[in-house]
Amino acid sequence: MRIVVLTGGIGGARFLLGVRAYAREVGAEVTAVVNVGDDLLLHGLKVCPDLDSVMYTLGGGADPERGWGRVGETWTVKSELSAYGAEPSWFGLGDKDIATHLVRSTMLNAGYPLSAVTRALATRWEPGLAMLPATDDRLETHVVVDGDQGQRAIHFQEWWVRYRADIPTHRFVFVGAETAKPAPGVLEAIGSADVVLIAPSNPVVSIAPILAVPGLREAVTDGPAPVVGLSPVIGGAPVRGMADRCLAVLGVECSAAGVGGLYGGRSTGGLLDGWLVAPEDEGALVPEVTVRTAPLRMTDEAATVAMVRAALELV
Ligand code: GDP
Ligand code: FO1
Ligand code: CA
Repeated sequence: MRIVVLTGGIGGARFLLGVRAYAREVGAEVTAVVNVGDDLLLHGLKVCPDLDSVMYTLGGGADPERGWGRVGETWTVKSELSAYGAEPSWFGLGDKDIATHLVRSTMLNAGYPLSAVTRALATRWEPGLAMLPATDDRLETHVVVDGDQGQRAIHFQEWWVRYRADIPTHRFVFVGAETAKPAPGVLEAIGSADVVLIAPSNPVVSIAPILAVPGLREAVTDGPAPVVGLSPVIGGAPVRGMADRCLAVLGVECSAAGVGGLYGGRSTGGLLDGWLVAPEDEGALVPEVTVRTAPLRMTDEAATVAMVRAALELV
């Protein structure tokens, strides 16, 4: 059995722990197609938060409280940068994390594509599944907000970390998406999958930028595999993070039905065959989509494996 998962960072990484455990039980092969829209260049380094969240989490090196970055992190470089007054000061790179960005940036500067660099980094972390960036090309999520002289676009990280998404916001733009190509292996994995799972990730800034890569959405919607999504929204609120603010920008209700409707039914030009929602959201309807309920809180690996099973039983 071949399972493909479209995923963002923290929520997606936790979900992948369950997918990996399930896959080990049944002997399945897993490919994670990971969002790169959060990526940024900082102090000359390429930082890929979602890829790193997935890699550190599956490799046992993630900080469980923060969700991003390394456990046992130290911040010497950050305080040295701040002593220079180096900007941006609102985004902090940990010392251990910086080693990842140094290796990645050196390889990228030497001409290796991000997918090859990701593979190289993963030889240390042994995530136990194939991790593919959605694209090797530069694709960044920018956010159009109110500025002093009309509207301006800022990087997603500035919107998210500096402004905590609490600033008048007009829309998201996936810069570079038009000319981006799916990374090597992405279309092949989707084309030979037995099932495509949409992780309970942020639909607006984690899943949408993946689908914005030309050809990728079509590979999923026109491919042979059934597509099942899991709701990141339970009882009208995201389990963590700011998906509610992202959905509000799109004018989509923050509910399991709202997110399901945003993805849409596959037979009506959308993405989904099945949509798994929490028991709290029993009765959520998405036209032309099979909706079922199952506990969706990823409290531990066993609970997450049960979510994966429920998703697979749906199709
Ligand atoms: P990010 O890229 O680091 O923001 O992480 P993702 O986009 O992959 O995941 C963020 C989403 O995960 C948020 O919208 C949360 O609501 C969702 N999430 C986090 N923990 C849980 C959980 O235990 N259950 C469900 N259903 N969703 C969760
Ligand atoms: N999130 C923060 O709230 N503050 C930070 O200073 C910060 C630094 C950071 C560095 C590396 C990394 O991989 C992630 C980091 N994050 C930080 C998390 C990140 O901004 C977001 O949670 C994700 O991009 C959303 O998926
Ligand atoms: Ca993300």
